[in-house]
Amino acid sequence: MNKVKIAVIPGDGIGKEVIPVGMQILEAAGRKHGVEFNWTEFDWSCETYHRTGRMMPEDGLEQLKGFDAIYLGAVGFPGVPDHISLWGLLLPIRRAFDQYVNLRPVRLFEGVPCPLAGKKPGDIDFYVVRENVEGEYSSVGGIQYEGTEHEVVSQQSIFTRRGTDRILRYAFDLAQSRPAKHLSSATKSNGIYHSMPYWDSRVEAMAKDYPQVNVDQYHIDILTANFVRMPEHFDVVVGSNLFGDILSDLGPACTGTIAIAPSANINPEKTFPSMFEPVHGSAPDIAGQGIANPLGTIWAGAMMMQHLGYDSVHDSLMQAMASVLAEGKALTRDMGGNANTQQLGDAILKEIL
Ligand code: GGG
Repeated sequence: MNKVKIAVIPGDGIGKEVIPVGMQILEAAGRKHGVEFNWTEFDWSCETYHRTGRMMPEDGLEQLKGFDAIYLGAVGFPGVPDHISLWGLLLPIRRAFDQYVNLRPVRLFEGVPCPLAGKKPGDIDFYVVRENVEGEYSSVGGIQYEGTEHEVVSQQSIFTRRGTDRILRYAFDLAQSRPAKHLSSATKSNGIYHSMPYWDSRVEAMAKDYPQVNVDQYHIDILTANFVRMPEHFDVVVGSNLFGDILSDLGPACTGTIAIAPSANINPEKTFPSMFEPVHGSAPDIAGQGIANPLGTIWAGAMMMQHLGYDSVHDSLMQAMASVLAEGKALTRDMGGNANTQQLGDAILKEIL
């Protein structure tokens, strides 16, 4: 039996409802394919913040260091400002463990009602590659003359050569490995004077190393329109931290529900643990009702297993997910059904066993 040591942070809201289902399903698939899970759960969340004044303990990052991977639910809840909860937990983990790739697949599954007319499974199947540790997500800046009519707020975006090149390299490699060999890059270089033309110039320089990859460069505004108009055009889409975040909500929304979408925060060098989470947040509007869609968390678990080298576990989870969706009997409300979180989880479990 192979053993994996996973740190689990259910976090807030529906994170606490979808993570146990994800763990149950991972254990079942693991048992079938010779992988045993050693879980350690951390109750770090907005509740912890209310109790202790911190989202995680001072040595939280140190505590996570020895794990093979981190499995995260959702972060943020009303009562704690979102920038406090995010900068107290999710963002420090991404940065401390140099998880500079945020890989977010977008796929239309058979059985999930698609809001875009005439699209079939196979038409929408692409990856958003998001730069995950710099760019617009920066704490550089400040406020002056606070509380007066002369208040001035500034916020710096940071794009380093190393940070830009390594995310582009990852995206080019991914595009090169796929049959379509097509990379789309998102910027706003007509409006943002320094950083975005810089990103464009690095794309153009790197494209010379990948003559087989067909590259197109879009302004983010028309790119979002094209996600809706012609999602079949896209194969690998690379963007900065902010643009990648927006595109990876819009993409899954075009496939019927963002709740299905996973997010892999990857340290490709494997020097540190990578972290796997659903794209969705804590959804306070439905938290506590047991009706959240667990598929984003299950798919994130599948990506975690692939990252750790257990392709058979990944494949069995993806097959189970695809066949339950195609059957259409245990869909949660966001996909047009009336199943609850556990019922959808049970249907997947049945498929795996
Ligand atoms: N599933 C993780 C989560 O809670 N995401 C909410 C969120 O706002 N994430 C911000 C980000 O991915 O940068």
